[in-house]
Amino acid sequence: MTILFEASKSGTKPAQKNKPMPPQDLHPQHNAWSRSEAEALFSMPFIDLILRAQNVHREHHAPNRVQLSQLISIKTGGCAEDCGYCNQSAHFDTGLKASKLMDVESVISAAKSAKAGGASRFCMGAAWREPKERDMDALCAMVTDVKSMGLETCMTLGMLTPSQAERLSHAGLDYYNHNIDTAPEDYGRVISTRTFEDRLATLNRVRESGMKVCCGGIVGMGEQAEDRIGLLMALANMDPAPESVPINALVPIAGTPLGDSDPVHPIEFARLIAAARIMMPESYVRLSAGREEMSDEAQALCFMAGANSIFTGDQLLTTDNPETSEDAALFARLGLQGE
Ligand code: SAM
Ligand code: DTB
Ligand code: SF4
Repeated sequence: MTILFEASKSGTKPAQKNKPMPPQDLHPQHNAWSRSEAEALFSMPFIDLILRAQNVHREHHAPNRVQLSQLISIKTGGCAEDCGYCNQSAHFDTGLKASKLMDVESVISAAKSAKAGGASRFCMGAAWREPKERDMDALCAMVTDVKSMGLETCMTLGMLTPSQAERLSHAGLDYYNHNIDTAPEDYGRVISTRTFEDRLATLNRVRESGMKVCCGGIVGMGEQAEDRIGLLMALANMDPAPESVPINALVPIAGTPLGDSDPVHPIEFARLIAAARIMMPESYVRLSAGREEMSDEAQALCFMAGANSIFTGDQLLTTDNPETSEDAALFARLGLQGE
């Protein structure tokens, strides 16, 4: 902070003051990012990249507003998949206690608290490879009841059949979250019990059912720089791009294969958010898991880079999130309005 300050004081006169903004010369058609275009974006000087992301952000979104979403784990642990980052997989011993699907009333009561705490969006997550038919009635009832409270609804339940997607859509589900997590080329390193194509098949079913797509990824899993570019290309080149793009920083969990991964540098994390904003101008870019370990300054950079949603409440699904009072203080300091 001090260094930045001194540099600007001792800097040369503002020769570029009246110079027009840098041309938006790396702005291909939506959904058509080539690798060289995406690489060029990622290698821009950081300040130029953030400026460009902020310009794109302001063209498409209210600059100081951030959507508040709250998560609930409606079914925890014991999952048949082997996602290398996840403490809910039955393949790893992480000490997490598994539980059965919550009843509808308990979910509604949690949604009421979320709404009272300021959330406008409620995301229900289940540790499943896919939902069972016998659970569909309860899941649909949760959606309909939460939606009737005026909350935007999102669920993440694993793979869906076409008829399950249809049912959830008819029940009033606004978004379905189904992350691709990493670049297609990196997928097999992280998960072996399903393929990238399985993921795309469910995403297509979600689209066809009329729901909006929430699809993003995780960084900090030991991926290469090219994988972060590949992740964003795979997302941005979906046609249409997902309306909602959660960007998670890995919450490392002891006992999982990726539990020892090195964290991503906050500047690199903000770079990814900025690139996501530029490559998917209309989407919500959600600053998702990992905020508990992020400084206020790192989060502020992410908002400058175009993040316009966070998860609120002191729990994500099974791991900690910043206290509501800490977020309120950060928003007040930054003049951000949560909505
Ligand atoms: N079982 C469903 C599925 O995987 O699609 C839904 C629940 S799953 C927990 C939802 C998403 O949370 C994952 O796709 C992953 O991106 C994210 N996630 C899980 N564990 C995480 C961790 N330790 N750190 C960061 N993100 C994580
Ligand atoms: C997403 O991309 N991030 C959220 C939401 N979608 C479901 C989940 C983050 C989970 C972090 C680990 C946990 O709390 O269990
Ligand atoms: Fe299961 Fe989802 Fe965790 Fe993978 S991320 S192990 S599918 S709960």
